Amino acid sequence: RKYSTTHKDLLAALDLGEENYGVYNGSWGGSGEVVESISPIDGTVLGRVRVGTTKDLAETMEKVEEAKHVWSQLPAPQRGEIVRQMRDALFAKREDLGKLVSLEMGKILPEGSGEVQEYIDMTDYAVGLSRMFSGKILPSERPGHFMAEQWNPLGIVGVITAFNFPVAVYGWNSAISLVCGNPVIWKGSPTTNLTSVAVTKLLSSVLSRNALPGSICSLVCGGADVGEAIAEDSRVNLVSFTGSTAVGRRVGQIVQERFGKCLLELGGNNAIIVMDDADQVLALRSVLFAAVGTAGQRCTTTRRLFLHEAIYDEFLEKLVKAYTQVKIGNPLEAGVLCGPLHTKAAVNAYRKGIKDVLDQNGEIIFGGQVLDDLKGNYVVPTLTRISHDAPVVQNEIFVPILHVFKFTELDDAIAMNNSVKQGLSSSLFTTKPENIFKWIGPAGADSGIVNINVPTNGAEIGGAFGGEKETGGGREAGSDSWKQYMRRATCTINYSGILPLAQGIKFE
Ligand code: UN1
Repeated sequence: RKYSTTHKDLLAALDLGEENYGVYNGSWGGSGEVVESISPIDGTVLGRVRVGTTKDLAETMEKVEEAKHVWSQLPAPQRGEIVRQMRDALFAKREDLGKLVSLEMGKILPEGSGEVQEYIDMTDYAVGLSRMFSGKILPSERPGHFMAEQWNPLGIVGVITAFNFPVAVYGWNSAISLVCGNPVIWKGSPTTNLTSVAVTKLLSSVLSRNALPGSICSLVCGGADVGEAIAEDSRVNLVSFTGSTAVGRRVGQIVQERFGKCLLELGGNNAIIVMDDADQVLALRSVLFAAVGTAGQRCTTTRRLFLHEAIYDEFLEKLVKAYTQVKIGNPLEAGVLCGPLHTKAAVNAYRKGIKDVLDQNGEIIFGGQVLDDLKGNYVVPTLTRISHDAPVVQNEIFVPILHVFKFTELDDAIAMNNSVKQGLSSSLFTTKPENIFKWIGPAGADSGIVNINVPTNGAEIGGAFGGEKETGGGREAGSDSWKQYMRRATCTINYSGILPLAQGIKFE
């Protein structure tokens, strides 16, 4: 297939060519197949990447093992200084990188740039954190004893990311992991290889400028075989995996088998509940962003909408109108809100989703069409009416299909919100304190992210990000998520010269 020469300059600005290597461990290489990066916008080939094999991974692992000692022994604030330089490198290329994300992943430009910004924000956070890994000092029950916690680097962190956030999710994991003292080995999505290579080039330039081993930020582009080998490798102390529940379950089992640590960010099936007392304008804009944004391809996308019966008709009417006005098309064009789906497989998943809705006694309120006349993977964001316990509602279809339901009592809406197997993000729109506090408390939403008057998506990096149940239980980004990337040493220091035993035990 022919290359698109239109984006040659963009690729050059990011130190990419038409042909690229997809393995980095201090030097670039790769002995796997050549994978084309196909833009979901129009099907053109953006460039090619020769990806890695499990043999490339094995070689890379050895280099990461060597780098581990250098990196972990650098004082944390000095590691922070390196991450600060990485921030500068990302910032300098933020527009080019954001555009590459749009071209290769298909999300609209503000969202492409937005996720580069999310990585930059994360580096800021990580730099601050590098001076704040504080352990507790705890009272010892024994005289002349001192008890404290020391946080040490965990070792090596493997990061496996998905196509939908080809920059930010790696950014959360790597920035935190690096300041925590762990080199990172990254496998991005096989359909966003150019972005993985571009990001790694920026980071490697910083490492080499500081005479540090490049393998501290290793990359092995590749398929499921490489991902599985990362999960199996007992030298990888933490495997952070973002992707489907089906694959995440397998990763979790493999890593548990060898007692490694796992951080799983799997599927969501997020809901928004709109009460009769809610600010309707706010709720409407939120639903639109959460359900249509990123063409429904965020794990935090709203897939279910519960409307109070008193506002159901009016709200739905306004929502349909808003859906009618959504501009679908080239994500690089200003004003477009809905770009293409990432792959043809996603278009098929959309088709199947629509069919399942109809087969399961549902109806299409709006949308349901694939826009075949456009060259890319374009579909119309869709609204359906269906029973909340229909099988199609239980699974995450990673496309812009929103199921709309009616409810009378908040408790019933909460029960329906919680009835699915996934537990990532849930939002309630209300102005009443009694609803707010119920929602965030034990009788409220059972997800990891519990919002009031904000959409299910668009979480800030300062909070811990992740979900319960089949979403996997991991927490990334802010708050105390860094603890997962470190090893807690509980240290007891006896300076008494005698040996009093805990629990008053006499052993003489
Ligand atoms: C994802 O969809 O994989 O909350 C991550 C959000 C973003 C991250 C989403 N900050 O939508």
